Amino acid sequence: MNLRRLSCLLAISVCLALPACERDATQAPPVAGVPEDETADQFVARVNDEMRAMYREMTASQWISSTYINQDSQLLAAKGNERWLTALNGWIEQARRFEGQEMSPETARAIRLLKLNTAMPAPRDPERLAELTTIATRMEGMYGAGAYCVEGDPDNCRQLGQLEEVLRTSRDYDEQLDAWQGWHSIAQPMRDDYARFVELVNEGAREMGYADAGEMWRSGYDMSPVEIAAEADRLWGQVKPLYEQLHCYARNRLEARYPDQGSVDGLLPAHLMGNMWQQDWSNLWDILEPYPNAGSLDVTGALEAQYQAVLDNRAAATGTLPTVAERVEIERQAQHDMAVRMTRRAEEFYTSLGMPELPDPFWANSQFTKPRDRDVVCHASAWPMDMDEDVRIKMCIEPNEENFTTIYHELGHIYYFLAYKDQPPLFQAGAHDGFHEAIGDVIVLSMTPEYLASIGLVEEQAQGQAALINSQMRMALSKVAFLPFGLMIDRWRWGVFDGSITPENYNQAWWELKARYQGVAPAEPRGEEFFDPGAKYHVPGNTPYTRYFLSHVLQFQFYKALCSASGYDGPLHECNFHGSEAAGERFWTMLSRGAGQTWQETMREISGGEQMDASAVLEYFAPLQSWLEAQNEGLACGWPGGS
Ligand code: X8Z
Ligand code: ZN
Repeated sequence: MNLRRLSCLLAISVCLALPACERDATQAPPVAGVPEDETADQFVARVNDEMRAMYREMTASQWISSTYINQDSQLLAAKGNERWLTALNGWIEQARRFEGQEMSPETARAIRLLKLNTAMPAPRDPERLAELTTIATRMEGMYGAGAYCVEGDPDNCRQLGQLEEVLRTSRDYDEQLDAWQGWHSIAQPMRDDYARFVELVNEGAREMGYADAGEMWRSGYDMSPVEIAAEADRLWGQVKPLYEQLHCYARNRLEARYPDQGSVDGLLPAHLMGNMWQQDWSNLWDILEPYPNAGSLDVTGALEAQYQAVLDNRAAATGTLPTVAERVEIERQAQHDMAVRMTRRAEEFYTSLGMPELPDPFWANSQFTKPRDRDVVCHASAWPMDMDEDVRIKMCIEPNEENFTTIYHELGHIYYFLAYKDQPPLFQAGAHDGFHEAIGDVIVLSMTPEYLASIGLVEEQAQGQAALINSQMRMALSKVAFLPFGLMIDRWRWGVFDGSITPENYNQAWWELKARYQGVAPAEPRGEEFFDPGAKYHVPGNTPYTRYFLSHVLQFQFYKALCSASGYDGPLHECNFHGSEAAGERFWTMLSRGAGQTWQETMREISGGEQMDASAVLEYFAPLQSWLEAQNEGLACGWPGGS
């Protein structure tokens, strides 16, 4: 079972290619406390048992430290992680005895997966291992508790959620700049920790036989590390022309909205994209909506109205005029009710496909809203706590569209956990990590205007070209805008791990990659006194990111396959397979395989092919792409430094 980062999800990467580290089996010494005549099959069975036995203690300490950030919970989380990584290093060491021996393919696969079980390879040296888990816990805590305070006024602070709200709703240039810069200031103190963290995980990775931690991350894809990097480039090449058109359109509109300030030398200003990391541009709908009179897609407005009704009902039920304290409590309960209602709605999509209802522990143990009395890591995540039915999400749900679709995303992880829970622990993971990220998003693609109307979140939609382009744009602002971001984060980390990016140029390299892939730039220079990568959760949280890029390609492939399974054969972008048990069965079969076979085999079962391929993305967005090309005609698209 992979405990690499419970805080995003639990997933093992898969590697079938022999890693560069294979050692001569005859060199492996006998290991103390391990039966010398143990066969490889017996070894794998024992590791699975021992993992299962240790697992619950580990997840408990991680859950507490993410939902109750303080020194004590961090100490326990660091210790829990230390125990786990020590055990993992022990199992990996013991596995060396079997290198070069005959064994069943299944056993060989389990042993390969063991080495890839964590994204945080730890040094064997106990002191340095403990140092690593302490730093990792501290960085995640700093992110979760991060707050931007008015200078000289420590009681006047805003956390990520409030700063994101500014980017989402304000169109004031300076207000947005302040919120963006404010959030990025929380990462400055992480810089030294991060540099040390890199040294330590590299040491761990080298001891396992990898060149560095980045090579280890790239070894989890049933192909060589070199091949998966080339695959990602190939997929990016397929979708890049579409992104360039969207970029061109957005820049043109921004330049009109903010005269003289809407671009920075042809690049998009980082603080004006409606999102802290420019990974999703949906919040710029007011600026980018193609046809304002072609029917409303204001899901956030509908959710806010529903919340208001829940709140009014709760307030009315008290009968008397509430005190201030009672009012705060009523609001808290209404937020919780609304969050549960949104989650029930997402669950309904999955059950309509024939999947089971979410188990009771999910409802009892999940964190749906931000607690008032303590710091938590609000970044959404899904947790398999006990390899059984104690599955949870951890979110700080607000009634808006972004959170609504994130719930569908998280439930994708949850249903994956439930579907593969009867696999041995070493196979309890996605076919590869991009598969895990894609599941819920396949459902999100099915959230067509027709579906949204059926659940009362938008009005019955007008038909026709304008409505089609609006609905395509809505999806593109989240799915297409994301693609280069999905790629650049690990381009930066791979460079950091392999030493081509050093602490002296962390920030410079970050902004070079942002410019090259996303065509985004900061409005004002960001020197090395900043550590802007640390302002994105997955960097201090050490969650690999290529998975999301791959997911944004895979989800269109899976969507297409499930649409076919449901019997649909119209234009891809109109397909909504809600209610199709045939699609559900195909989906569930894929999920239940876990990591027990190569992802190529699983891909063949669901789609008939064995390759990742972005042609379904292009098919889906074909109407929008033509429309964008027409809109952008005569404009000089592209940006300096783009490649
Ligand atoms: O981190 C997530 C999920 C949890 S696995 C909320 N996502 C990435 C992000 O927020 O940066 C989903 C899309 C990309
Ligand atoms: Zn996810």
